[in-house]
Amino acid sequence: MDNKTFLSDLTATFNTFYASEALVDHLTQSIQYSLNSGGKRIRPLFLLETLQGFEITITTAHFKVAAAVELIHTSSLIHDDLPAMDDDDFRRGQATNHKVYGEAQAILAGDALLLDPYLLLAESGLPAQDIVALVAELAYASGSHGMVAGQVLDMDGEQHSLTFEALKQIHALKTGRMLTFPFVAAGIIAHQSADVLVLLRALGEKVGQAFQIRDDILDVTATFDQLGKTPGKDITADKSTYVKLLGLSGAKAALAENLADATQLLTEISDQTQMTSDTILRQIERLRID
Ligand code: GRG
Repeated sequence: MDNKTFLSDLTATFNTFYASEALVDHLTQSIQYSLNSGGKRIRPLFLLETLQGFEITITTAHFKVAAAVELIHTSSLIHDDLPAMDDDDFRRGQATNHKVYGEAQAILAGDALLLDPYLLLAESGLPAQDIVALVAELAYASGSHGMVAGQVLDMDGEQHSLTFEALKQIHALKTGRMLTFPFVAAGIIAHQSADVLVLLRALGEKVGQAFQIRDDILDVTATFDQLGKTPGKDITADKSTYVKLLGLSGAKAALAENLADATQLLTEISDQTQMTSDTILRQIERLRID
């Protein structure tokens, strides 16, 4: 399967899941608004590409796992845009969820998108022990052990000067854990050894750092049209970022270093498992900024 098919089958998975007439129409409308507003779907793509790399035949069960991580990601963006958090009017070039549906409805759409993934995983039809491991990994990535903790530390860090190590830890939790999930989840589904799972986790962590450094760089270099949201928000919030701590060229060097480490880990995983890595590598290369 190619990426185009991955993306269309993923959208079909969302549509099927939210198609039931028994659901509350305006809730599913607000959910679908954010789910289908032009996200890059990098987390599901990493999962499906890694599975394919392990020569797993992709089935609807795997699309449900891929959908699960995208739902939680979307939930976090809706909540992140709320007035109590980043207070953004635009996301992906469109009005944010709360601007269209109101704040209460946006909170509830985010809540549903946070919980629905566990129904998707439970009904995926994968072996029960894999589902348990995936549930644990997704909760670990997103909740108080992961993204939510990172968001709290990120907010605490506003108007403070953070050390490089503190900033790295915030990135690892806020962005890194959700980007680590796809690689570890693929390893779980492909029944890889504990040693390979360790390498897949390390790969996800490097990709996560690279992803957030890129986000920090684009916040100061990209336009509204390129970002689809207001640039310069980090400076306005007086946030510690890679750019603030290392300067623009230092941040670019840190991005290149994390991408090189990720590539090295990918080679190591391929050598140990015969995993095909070219599509994953192409995806990682897209994160590069020269
Ligand atoms: C409700 C689960 C939940 C969490 C609430 C608000 C919050 C806690 C966390 C925010 C986490 C956050 C916004 C992290 C930023 C991660 C990031 C770099 C997002 C951009 O990801 P892309 O580029 O977005 O993949 P697209 O638009 O392509 O989907």
